[in-house]
Amino acid sequence: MSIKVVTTSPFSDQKPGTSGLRKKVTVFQTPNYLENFVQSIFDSLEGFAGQTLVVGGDGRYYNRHAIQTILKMAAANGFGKILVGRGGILSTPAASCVIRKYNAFGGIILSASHNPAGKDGDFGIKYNTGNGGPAPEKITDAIYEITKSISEYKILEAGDLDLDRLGATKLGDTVVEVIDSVADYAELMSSLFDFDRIKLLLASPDFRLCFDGMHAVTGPYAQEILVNRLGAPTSALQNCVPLEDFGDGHPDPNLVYAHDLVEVLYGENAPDFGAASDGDGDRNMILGKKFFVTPSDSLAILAANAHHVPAYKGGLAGIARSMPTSQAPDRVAARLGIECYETPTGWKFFGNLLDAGKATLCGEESFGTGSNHVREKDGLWAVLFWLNVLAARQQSVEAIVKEHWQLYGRNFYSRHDYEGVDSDRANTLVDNLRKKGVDLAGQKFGNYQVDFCDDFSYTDPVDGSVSSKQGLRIGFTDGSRIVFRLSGTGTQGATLRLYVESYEPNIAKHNLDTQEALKELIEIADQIAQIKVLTGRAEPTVIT
Ligand code: VG1
Ligand code: CO
Repeated sequence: MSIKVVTTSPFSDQKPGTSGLRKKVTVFQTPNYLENFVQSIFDSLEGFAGQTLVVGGDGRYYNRHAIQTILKMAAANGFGKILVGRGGILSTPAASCVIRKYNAFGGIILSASHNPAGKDGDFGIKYNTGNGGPAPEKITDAIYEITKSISEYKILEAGDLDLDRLGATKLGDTVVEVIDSVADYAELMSSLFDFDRIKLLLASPDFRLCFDGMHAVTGPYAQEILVNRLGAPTSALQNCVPLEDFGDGHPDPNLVYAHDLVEVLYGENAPDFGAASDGDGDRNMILGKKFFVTPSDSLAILAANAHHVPAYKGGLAGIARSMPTSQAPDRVAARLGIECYETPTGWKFFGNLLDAGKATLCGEESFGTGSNHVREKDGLWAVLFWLNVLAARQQSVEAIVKEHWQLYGRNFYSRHDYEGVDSDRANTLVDNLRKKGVDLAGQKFGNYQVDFCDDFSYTDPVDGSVSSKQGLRIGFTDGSRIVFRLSGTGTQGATLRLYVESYEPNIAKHNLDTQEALKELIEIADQIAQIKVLTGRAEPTVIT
């Protein structure tokens, strides 16, 4: 087998976003497009000769093709060993687990997460470092710089490997080992949670669960962990057969896109607990019987109940949440006497805090929760955490959440997404806000007075790196907030995200409808940012 050096020319649009490079499949099919990016990853790294690389993806269309290419390129570039999930499958948290467990140099994860899949859908690729986490900005910036001037890539001239058979083969001088996609991850989960207690809960005639895999990567993980190891009936799983086009769905576990699950949990004879994961298995939505838990509340509640879980019995070092996530976790941290860190959007910002032992639990309002067990958010982990808490407390999801609000007050929270907006219009909106923000402090809008307005900037407490322009925040004197930012994961036009939060200590008002409770703030957001006028949209595309 010989190494071929292929001449290529740069693409101008390979800047990684919030979570890697995401483009239409058809863009990735452009000759050399994938190869350029992969070679740029390798060229940005040093010292990997003879080391191990982990490769896997969420199983969407183009996954198998991309993996064959990456294997041959990794071999040509001098990796000693490559661990690849069977069939090319590794959920994002499982990939993180495998990188850490086998002390790999890093990993390449193929996923566009919750973005729709299929021939006309999206594809994505990202690099994770040896701690198992998404590459920090320093590395993604370096990769981008290289993509702008790349002139050649290396690839081994070899036939395709059989990815469906476990075991090791040789690709040139490199050993490629096809590993079970689920085993290492399942073992890690059983080491964190009280599986015996959860088993008892699932065996009880008074408790039923429904897990929705949204035809994406988590199906086999849920089958192994929830059914084979914890004894849930197979009927507790739905949409758990992974499909290359995710069944034409949009595997984003929220009330809009996870409608199959919502129908079950809000229907007749609803189960006691419902959960769904996204395309690559790192997100989670938690539902009780006719009851929705916001991701921000979920993080706060998991933190407040961590002592019920074997892995976290010894206490939490700290909590970290992304800036737009509600401040509910801050209240728990204050009571526990631990730090709550506020980071920019995207899991890559949690890595340093977790590595330095400053935070144990992390979360984002976008249905992402996780801990120091890996360096990615982790959908099934959150499901197991909830099951462990439910098993320990023997109360319903709704009762646990309401008790939490009684103790801490309720942070009403909602995100409004305006998807596929014209990019120029979206940029104008943000630019206008930046200019306007300067004079906002002190101004009154209805019942609210602006306390501050800024463009969020984060200084990493571990390495001192600064990330600026991470979202416009308008804080009010009563602690309420409005945040605006543009999505960094979309592939078409721009997506404007509006995040709205208000704190309600009065228990009598905790049963208010969220949109009702936030109505005035939502109107103020439109008044200040001229959302309807500038986006040309009367309503958001998705409300979560
Ligand atoms: C979104 C979410 C963010 C999350 C990111 C990746 O980013 O808001 O919280 O970390 O997706 O999640 P953005 O830039 O579109 O707002 V995943 O599950 O798509 O890898
Ligand atoms: Co995801």
